[in-house]
Amino acid sequence: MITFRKSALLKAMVKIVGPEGCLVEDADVEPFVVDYKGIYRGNTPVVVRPKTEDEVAQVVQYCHKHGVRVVPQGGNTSMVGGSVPDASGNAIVINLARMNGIYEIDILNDTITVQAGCTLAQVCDAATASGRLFPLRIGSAGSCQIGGNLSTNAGGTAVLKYGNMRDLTLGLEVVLPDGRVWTKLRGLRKDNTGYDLKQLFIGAEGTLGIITAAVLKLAPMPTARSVALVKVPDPRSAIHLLASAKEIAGQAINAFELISPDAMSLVLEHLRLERAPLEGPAGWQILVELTSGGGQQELDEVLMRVLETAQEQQLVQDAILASSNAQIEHLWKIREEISDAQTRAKGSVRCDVSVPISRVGDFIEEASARVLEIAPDARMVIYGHVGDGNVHFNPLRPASVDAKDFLSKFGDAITEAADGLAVSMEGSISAEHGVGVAKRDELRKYKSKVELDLMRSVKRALDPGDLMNPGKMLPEDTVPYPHKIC
Ligand code: FAD
Ligand code: S2G
Ligand code: ZN
Repeated sequence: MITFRKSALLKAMVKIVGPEGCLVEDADVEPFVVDYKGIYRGNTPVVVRPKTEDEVAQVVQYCHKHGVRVVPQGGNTSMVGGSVPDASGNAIVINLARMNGIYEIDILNDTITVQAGCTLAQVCDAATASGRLFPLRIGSAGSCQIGGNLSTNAGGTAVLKYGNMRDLTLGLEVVLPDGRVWTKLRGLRKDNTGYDLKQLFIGAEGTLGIITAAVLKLAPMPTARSVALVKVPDPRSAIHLLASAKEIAGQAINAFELISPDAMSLVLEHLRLERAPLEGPAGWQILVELTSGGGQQELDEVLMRVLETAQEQQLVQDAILASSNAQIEHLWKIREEISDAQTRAKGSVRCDVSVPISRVGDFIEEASARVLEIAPDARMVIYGHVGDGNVHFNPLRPASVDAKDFLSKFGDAITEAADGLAVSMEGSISAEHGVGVAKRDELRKYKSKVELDLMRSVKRALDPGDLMNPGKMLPEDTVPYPHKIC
């Protein structure tokens, strides 16, 4: 970026958000230009941290007028490099963290209206304090923001019962790429007056505008919660267990999470836990959670019936039913730490795929066979939300192999094997994490020309100057994305 432009830009930003709203020093900027997994490193002249939607609008108006590109950023927990600028230094980062107000909780309408910079944990706590549940549950809740959750259409472990972010959103406020503000912060379940415009911005990964506030649905707070960790012979049995559980427990199933033997041993090592929750040889395990508005004892009995029926059908080899909240939290910590265990281990090839639930067993069996042909000693870290067909199929380097060597030698071949198989099974190459940069070029392979043309038409209609989150999601951007550092 030419220096004089840079100083004019900085002056303008300081005028809008104040000096406290602008970060320029390398050390201050660093956390905002490297992604969560430390794979993508970018550059920016300034990180702008507005306090109000009006400040966001003024910043974007300036950028629109002067052709300055913008990367909207929330908690920077993106798994696909979607939230950091590229190395060109010609984009500013707008981080919404300072916009973390809760506008309103309407108990009778079962809605909460929040600014986009609220963390997910903050919104969940505010809902709980009002006796309600905001039912989005993902391991990054302490850092990720509502704006990012909306922009990635986040999923997580409670999708089975409550849906993903798209299903939980009633209204939005968005600063458009030309700086105009579209406000529709209404909590209506029904409004059939033309295109449902909010759906354009949910899952758009910051490429169509900056979400500044949202109206989200609340759910009744469950009064009973039963959790079991179950050992099953294989993933196919897990899916039959799910079908059987649905017949007995119906809507009470809140989560159904698969954990492979290698995923379990990795996370136990990461957490320095000597004992696995289930003794004996590690096997395929399912963390199943029921919740209801009824009594605890009757829910425990339902879960027992699920397990007993499954045992009669040889679908279950062993199980523990959590007998306290502490035990429930312990089991969930094991499940939710798998992600960080991989990030810490380095050298994991993350394939966040989805297939029809009935194909999960076929996918895992076939994909594992293909990967072990490519990288015979890879650790098969396979886990996640199989209750909605989403498998985190994340082969990991053998402990004895250097991460960079493993990824450079096998990364692309493993990704191609897993993603290609998912698509051949009518599945998706990105179930919940989005496209960002990591999956951008694969879209060329897996999206039809009509689909890509439609997405480009929407992008050009809303952001003709291609200012919003350049180089993300849509494959036609030729902006080079160098500096993938490992
Ligand atoms: P960021 O990473 O900051 O940004 C993500 C994308 O949204 C980027 O494209 C960015 O440009 C855009 N964006 C951010 N804020 C705005 C805004 N206000 N307006 C417009 N665009 C914006 N994801 C799941 O779906 N399910 C999981 O189970 C899950 N588990 C995770 C566990 C861990 C430990 C970690 C680290 C991540 C996990 N994630 C999961 C991924 C990630 O947390 C989610 O994608 C989350 O929604 C990102 O939110 P964020 O605020 O960090 O967004
Ligand atoms: C999860 C986290 C991201 C990953 O734990 O459900 O979405 O693949 C994942 O590590
Ligand atoms: Zn997930």
